[in-house]
Amino acid sequence: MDRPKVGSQKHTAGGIPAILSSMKHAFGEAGVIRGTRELTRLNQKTGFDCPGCAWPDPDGHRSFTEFCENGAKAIAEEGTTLRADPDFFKIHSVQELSSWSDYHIGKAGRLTHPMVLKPNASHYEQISWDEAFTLIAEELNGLSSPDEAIFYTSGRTSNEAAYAYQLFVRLFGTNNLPDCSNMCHESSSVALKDAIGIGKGSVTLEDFDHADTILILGQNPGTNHPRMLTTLAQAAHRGAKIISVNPLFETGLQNFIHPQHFWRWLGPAQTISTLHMPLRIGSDIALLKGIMKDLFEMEDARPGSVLNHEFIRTKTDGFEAFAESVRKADWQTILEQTSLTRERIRAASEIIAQSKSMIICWAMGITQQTEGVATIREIVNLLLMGGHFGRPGAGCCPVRGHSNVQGDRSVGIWEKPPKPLITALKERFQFDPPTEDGLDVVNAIKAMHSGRAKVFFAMGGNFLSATPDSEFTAQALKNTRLTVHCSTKPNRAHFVHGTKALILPVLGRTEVDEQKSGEQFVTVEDSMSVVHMSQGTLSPGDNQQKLSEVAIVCRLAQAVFKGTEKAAKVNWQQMMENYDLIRDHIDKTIEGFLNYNRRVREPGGFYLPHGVRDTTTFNTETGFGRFYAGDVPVIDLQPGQLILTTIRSHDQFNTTIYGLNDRYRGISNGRRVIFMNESDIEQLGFVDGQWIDITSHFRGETRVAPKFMIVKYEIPRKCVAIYYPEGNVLVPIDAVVQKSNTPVYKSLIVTLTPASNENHITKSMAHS
Ligand SMILES: Nc1nc2c(c(=O)[nH]1)N[C@H]1C(S)=C(S)[C@@H](COP(=O)(O)OP(=O)(O)OC[C@H]3O[C@@H](n4cnc5c(=O)[nH]c(N)nc54)[C@H](O)[C@@H]3O)O[C@H]1N2
Ligand SMILES: Nc1nc2c(c(=O)[nH]1)N[C@H]1C(S)=C(S)[C@@H](COP(=O)(O)OP(=O)(O)OC[C@H]3O[C@@H](n4cnc5c(=O)[nH]c(N)nc54)[C@H](O)[C@@H]3O)O[C@H]1N2
Ligand SMILES: [Mo]
Repeated sequence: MDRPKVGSQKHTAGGIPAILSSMKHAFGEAGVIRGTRELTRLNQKTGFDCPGCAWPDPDGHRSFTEFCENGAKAIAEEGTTLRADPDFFKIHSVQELSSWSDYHIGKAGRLTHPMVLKPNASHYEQISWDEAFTLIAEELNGLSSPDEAIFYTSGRTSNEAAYAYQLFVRLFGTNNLPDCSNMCHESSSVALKDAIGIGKGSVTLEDFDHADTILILGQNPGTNHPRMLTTLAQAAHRGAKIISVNPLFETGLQNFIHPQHFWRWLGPAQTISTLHMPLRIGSDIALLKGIMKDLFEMEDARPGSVLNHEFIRTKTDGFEAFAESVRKADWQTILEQTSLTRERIRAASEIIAQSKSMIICWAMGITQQTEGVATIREIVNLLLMGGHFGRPGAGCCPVRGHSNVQGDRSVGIWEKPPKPLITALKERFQFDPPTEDGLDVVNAIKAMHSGRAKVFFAMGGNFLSATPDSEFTAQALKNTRLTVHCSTKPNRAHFVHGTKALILPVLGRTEVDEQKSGEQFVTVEDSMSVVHMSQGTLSPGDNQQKLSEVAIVCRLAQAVFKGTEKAAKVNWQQMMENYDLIRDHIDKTIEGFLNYNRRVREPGGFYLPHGVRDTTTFNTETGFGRFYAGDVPVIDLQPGQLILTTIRSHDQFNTTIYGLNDRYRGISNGRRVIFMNESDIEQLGFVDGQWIDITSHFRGETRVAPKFMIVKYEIPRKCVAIYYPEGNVLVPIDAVVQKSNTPVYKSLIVTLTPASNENHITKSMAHS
């Protein structure tokens, strides 16, 4: 393995390096002409929605090219001229491919033809679409119960494909619809539904123009939502106070130069964070409690100056119990757990106490912690105290990941079927949809592992590398009779398979989708509940057999229901020929989509309704915004133990590894690094640059990830960080966030030992 190179962390995001990097990716992979043309069509009011992230586009004016460096990489990855065609699979056996790194696999290019792996075969071979659908139909119809099948969705799937897919799955007879949300913002959905009555953020992009204070917890926007930096820089420029809460002081949270404002390239960078809170991993509740203790103290000193009494009295409940829980939290625990100084916490409290309109943003650093759901309840507590809901410039902002993960949920991809959806489907399509909850990601893995589930079907994603406990999940997939992946590119999940396996090549969002009634567009929903059009412009290329996701679902449904009374329930053929018909069904069965076909054709699309944002209405169990009374969790480390979090590098999209560099953090040429505090390195008897093995500890079980190079880094004591998905092998299948069942990817107890040479990297985890 090559030795990763270590430079220094950058302090400014964007600027000329970001431009150069976008150009390199766009021109290198996609070819010069395709590259420039696609970049200029990104996130415009016509053209396609960037598959990079779910940050919204400005409602009004858009700059000529509303793209960012990592959006450019996502386009280049999909627009690549390289091909993983039938010849590629003839040359490389499944065994060989499973030993390639994720980076290497991704560089194979776009899938072009449906491929099958027959029982005991060594290579995937070409199969016709008809034969592929027949094969899946036979396996599905041969199950003793529809609940023996699992239908996964990743978050790039359009509303149209997602709606057709959930309709097919429910008509087939199961709610086994796990999705990437289960691993992502499920904690936000659960906590917000309980607290404010809707599992979505309550702000619009415009609110950022009015906020005087913005808190950003557990998010690295410079890398994962680069267009958010423009919004933050504008807010900071106008004088808004920005507080970053993160064990790492990520580059994008420090300073920013807009890569598209040519006149600013050489000028000074905009400072983003007013205050940085480098707390220990998993201690966000302790910090929030500390801030709220301060606020109560300030309120006592100057009554009426901090709390919004009118709001608390008329709009909320549970205040007394909550206030008691804050009083109960003691400073010693708070300071020990966070490792922050009392002065630093007070500095944050003072900013927040003066705020008249505050937005709190968060992402995976919160949702994937052991206490993720409880942490989000504390975030809402802080907002409720000051009445930061239902007024301009204030509210909660869970920043979503995949570009349509929120939309997929809105149109029915959910293992817990909402009652109104079930009733509406029943009425419109005249069948009895299943009402029992289905399996989420973690439970689906367990069901396959134990043999209870026998067929696995994935609409996108990389179920092997994204999920926890890589070895356990690999075994789960191997125990099935059939694995099917609808994918744009090969990934590791294709090579750890059931008795039989299929790979079905799909059109990407950048590509023209031509059906019988003409070129189709699809629709997506961003992080702020704006639903809008997306239409591919690139030619899918010659001599290829890719199908749209909608076409795959419709043809599969036809094959599965053929000759049964279910065949007549839905007109799959017409839906496939004209996506307007799918949108008509959505219009009639999903709340908020009235006149969908008309409204979504308006420039910029439309906002879905949101009780809290629109009318300060809390549709909770009690009809009020709900305060929550919880304790400060204590993470008790034994000598030698550390707490580990997994993070994304600047050169990846989830399990797709664009390159081996993490420019902002100063790492190049490798990913098997562990970021560590200098004093811990010394105290544990290691040296900077040494190779170590990592062991995770959970309820007496251990798991090992071998060979990581120590990198001395600015990170709080007792905290370490490694990259996702290299770290997934360490995440126990039973380590889940309470209530959301999200795998705990962000707070694992680990110990380190010098790397032993016997350790080898097994196939299901050979990432870099
Ligand atoms: N280029 C690019 N864009 C992406 C993605 C990508 O992989 N690449 N992925 C997309 C997806 S699906 C998602 S969900 C989002 C993810 O976006 P992020 O949530 O920004 O992604 P992570 O790298 O997981 O970053 C989590 C942040 O949380 C911090 N953190 C870790 N532990 C803790 C903790 O205990 N407390 C606090 N306060 N902070 C902590 C880490 O230091 C890191 O800065 O991005 C989306 N956009
Ligand atoms: N340790 C650790 N694990 C994590 C996380 C973490 O922070 N730490 N984050 C979690 C999070 S937030 C998420 S969202 C999940 C992500 O989990 P997934 O969504 O399952 O994973 P991705 O890597 O985004 O999926 C990439 C694959 O999707 C396919 N693909 C790309 N575009 C399309 C398309 O348009 N259509 C179709 N059909 N296929 C397409 C390609 O074949 C590609 O290989 O991972 C989770 N896992
Ligand atoms: Mo995500």
